[in-house]
Amino acid sequence: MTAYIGLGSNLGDRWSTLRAAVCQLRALGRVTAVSSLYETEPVGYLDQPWFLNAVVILETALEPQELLQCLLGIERALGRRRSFPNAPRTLDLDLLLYDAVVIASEDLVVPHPRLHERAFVLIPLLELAPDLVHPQLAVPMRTLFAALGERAAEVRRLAGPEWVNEG
Ligand code: PH2
Ligand code: MG
Ligand code: MG
Repeated sequence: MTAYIGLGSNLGDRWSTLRAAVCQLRALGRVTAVSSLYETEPVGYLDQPWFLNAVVILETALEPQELLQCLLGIERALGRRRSFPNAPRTLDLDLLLYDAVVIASEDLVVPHPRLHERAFVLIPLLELAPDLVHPQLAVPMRTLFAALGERAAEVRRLAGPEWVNEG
């Protein structure tokens, strides 16, 4: 199965944390692509530091629920403490897409419910898969991104995909 995982960090040594996270993701299957690294304006709760964001493609045999538990385990291992929703975090790993599967359970919603309104997700996603179609909305991701227009929060490309071996 092909999973798209969103990575985010806005506390501590953000670059090192994301590099360590990709390293741990490799234990869950095969990481077949890593996006560029982006520095992004906070969305939602604004009074917090800018994020580093990226997206990776993971080929995995894990079921979505198993994968979610593994992602939460990696977040904890790399120092995530949960205080309030959208609080600054050392590491956030979001299951954005799992093949074209649609899931709406209490603790897991796939595709990620806010994916289509977030430039910090859509830009790295489109970099890896320019022709991807949103499985639930049945609209190309690039159309969703274009629809953000002026509302898109700022996203700056900081480093190419080789960031994962550097920094
Ligand atoms: N994650 C959030 C809320 N806001 N903003 C940016 N720029 N990047 C994020 O990863 C992010 C956010 C909740 O997970
Ligand atoms: Mg998130
Ligand atoms: Mg999350």
